[in-house]
Amino acid sequence: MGVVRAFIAIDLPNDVLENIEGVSRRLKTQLRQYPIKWVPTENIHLTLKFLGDVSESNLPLIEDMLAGEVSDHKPFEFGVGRLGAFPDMKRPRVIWVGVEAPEELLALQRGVESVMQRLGYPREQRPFQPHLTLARIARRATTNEVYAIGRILREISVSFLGSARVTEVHLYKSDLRPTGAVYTRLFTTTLNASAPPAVA
Ligand code: 2AM
Repeated sequence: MGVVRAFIAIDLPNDVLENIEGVSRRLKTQLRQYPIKWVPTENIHLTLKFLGDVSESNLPLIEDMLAGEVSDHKPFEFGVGRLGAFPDMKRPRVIWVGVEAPEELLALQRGVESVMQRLGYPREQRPFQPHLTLARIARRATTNEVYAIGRILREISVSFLGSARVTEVHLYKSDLRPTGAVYTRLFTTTLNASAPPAVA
């Protein structure tokens, strides 16, 4: 059996995606002279855990463990808004819109991280910073270009873009093609209305 590049993510409702699309369009116009790769709106999601290369023979176990963990969590909502960048707005390499991080989201992410670690997928070393990636600055961008992009971004204000109710978590496979990444859902599992509330 082969290997797939996989990650675990939450999808966004259409109204939020439409608002994100509006922000992307605005940014694309303002930043059109810079080498930036824009994420197609249909590829935008909230990643909980990037697994990387996964042997296909491990998928059933990953799905089982994911379903078990997710069923310990109650459905919840989070808000989307605010523009940000990694590593920061001064020298942006990744442009994103922010996600409010209610305790339920943090608890779900911690739970998913722990079960995947138990399966041998290394724990993410960086703190969880929930975000929705809109674009990545191309490697060929010069330092001056990166600073110029930062100056433009700092002048743009993005308001509240809506809220998302989380009832499902998906396991995705990512195929990196020359035309861009293609994401395919491999498995979906649902949160559980009868689960006990998340504790901080
Ligand atoms: P990003 O939005 O911050 O780029 C598929 O690549 C998804 O997994 C993306 O949402 C991406 O997050 C996330 N991801 C997290 N760590 C990654 C890594 N080391 N390489 C590629 N994607 C990663």
